[in-house]
Amino acid sequence: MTILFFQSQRKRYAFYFILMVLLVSIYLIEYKSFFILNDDSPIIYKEKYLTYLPHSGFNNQRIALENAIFLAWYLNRTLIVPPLLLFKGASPVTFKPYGQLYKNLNTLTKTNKLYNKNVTYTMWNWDELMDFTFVKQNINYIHCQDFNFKHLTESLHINNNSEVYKVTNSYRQQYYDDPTTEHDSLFERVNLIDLRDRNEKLLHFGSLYARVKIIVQYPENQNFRSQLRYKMLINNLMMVDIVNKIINKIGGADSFIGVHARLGDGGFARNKKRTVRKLIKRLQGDFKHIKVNNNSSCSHTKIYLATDVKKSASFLKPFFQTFPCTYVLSDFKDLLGPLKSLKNPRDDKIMYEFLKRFVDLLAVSKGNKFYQTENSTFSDYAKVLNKIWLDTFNNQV
Ligand SMILES: Nc1nc2c(ncn2[C@@H]2O[C@H](COP(=O)(O)OP(=O)(O)O)[C@@H](O)[C@H]2O)c(=O)[nH]1
Ligand SMILES: *[C@@H]1O[C@H](CO)[C@@H](O)[C@H](O)[C@H]1NC(C)=O
Ligand SMILES: *[C@@H]1O[C@H](CO)[C@@H](O)[C@H](O)[C@H]1NC(C)=O
Ligand SMILES: *[C@@H]1O[C@H](CO)[C@@H](O)[C@H](O)[C@H]1NC(C)=O
Ligand SMILES: *[C@@H]1O[C@H](CO)[C@@H](O)[C@H](O)[C@H]1NC(C)=O
Ligand SMILES: *[C@@H]1O[C@H](CO)[C@@H](O)[C@H](O)[C@H]1NC(C)=O
Ligand SMILES: *[C@@H]1O[C@H](CO)[C@@H](O)[C@H](O)[C@H]1NC(C)=O
Ligand SMILES: [Mg+2]
Repeated sequence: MTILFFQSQRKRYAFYFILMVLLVSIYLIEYKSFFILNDDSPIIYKEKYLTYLPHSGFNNQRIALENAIFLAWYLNRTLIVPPLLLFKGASPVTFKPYGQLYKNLNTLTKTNKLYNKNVTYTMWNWDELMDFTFVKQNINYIHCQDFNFKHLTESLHINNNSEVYKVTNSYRQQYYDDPTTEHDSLFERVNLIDLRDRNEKLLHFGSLYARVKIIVQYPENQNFRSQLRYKMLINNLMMVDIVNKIINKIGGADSFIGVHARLGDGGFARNKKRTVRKLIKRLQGDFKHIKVNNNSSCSHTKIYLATDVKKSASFLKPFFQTFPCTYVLSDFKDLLGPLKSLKNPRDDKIMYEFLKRFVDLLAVSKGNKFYQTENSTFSDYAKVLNKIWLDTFNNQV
């Protein structure tokens, strides 16, 4: 070999020869390690997954789902979608850290009890309620049917805990697409690019609910999120049909104002009188022409009031006295009939009690204006739906 270096022609051949040997050995090392990777760490998986734990009312669950879909898209992971939990009345599954929340969800779905009390609830797949067309176009997802960690890992063929990254403090975190932005010091900051580097097969969050959970600065990310919000809408045919009938009975979409009064539980119940008083004041201020205690024929502006309390509740009296042309869901009981014959195949439960809130939500959001209750996510969503509705309505005309 040493002789070759003395002659320039041979020197060049030698260079090519060495280069080739080098390339072949790099290839072989890479090739070999590709196979070694499967039984040694760090493990690189082809399909990776992401899931989280739902809790609280419908809108808390919906916001968490939107966040999870965004993360699945951004991180290129298949989303394991938990079922939508629907309760009669307020949700007993509340905001808890990872371990306790997992235990509560698993206990509830295994025994139908929570804290030793029977709980009436049902579980639905999200895509039976909402339009998942956009979601399907942008991420892979599968539904899971319970909250059993063992079932989950078995079905993903995970047999070592090191393949799961548990984000047990997700309820304290905020996620940022731009690592250079300011951050809200109440939360722990996590940069999304760091999550992208996780090699574990499963990324398992706890709660993904917060009114502001993911802070997006980059236009492509903002665009994805706003499209998701505008396209993942309630499109269950039975409900849409009932809502249209209610609106027609009132006199058409342009004939009423939507008002949401959240008064039933917790802080909302403590504030109920103040909330009703404030709504009345705002409506009177904005609509001087609403007939007040004068003529009950309702030839002028009407109101659709969505509320989580009965029409007969004493603290609602001032509202009906001030605005006699107010309709509530129970005025349209005859139209809700189809929901009474809808059974959930999972548990044979009649869906009426669980689904009528969505009819209320959709109906109130179809008014030509919307008035909300402060701090209610149900109200926030009705407001978003009302804006989407008015945008489409105005574009059609
Ligand atoms: N039918 C009906 N139910 C409501 C209304 N407002 C609230 N609820 C019920 O109360 C729950 C509210 O929980 P959530 O959606 O998390 O909103 P939030 O608690 O107001 O932030 C809903 O899931 C409904 O079951 C309403 O106007 N009509
Ligand atoms: C799990 O994986 C880790 C890291 O890859 C390894 O050290 C450990 O031995 C594995 N445990 C089992 C039970 O296979
Ligand atoms: C996304 O993940 C799939 C595997 O599930 C992989 O085949 C694909 O190359 C990934 N795409 C990107 C852009 O990383
Ligand atoms: C709870 O449910 C069980 C089984 O369905 C029933 O036997 C029991 O009486 C219920 N308890 C209460 C307090 O309703
Ligand atoms: C009641 O309405 C009529 C018109 O429908 C109006 O002339 C009258 O002044 C109103 N009365 C009061 C007390 O507002
Ligand atoms: C209420 O208004 C209708 C028409 O808008 C009218 O025919 C009727 O007489 C009015 N009634 C009263 C009590 O003012
Ligand atoms: C809404 O929430 C804020 C912050 O938690 C609180 O200060 C305010 O009193 C609440 N308002 C009502 C009407 O509940
Ligand atoms: Mg809630």
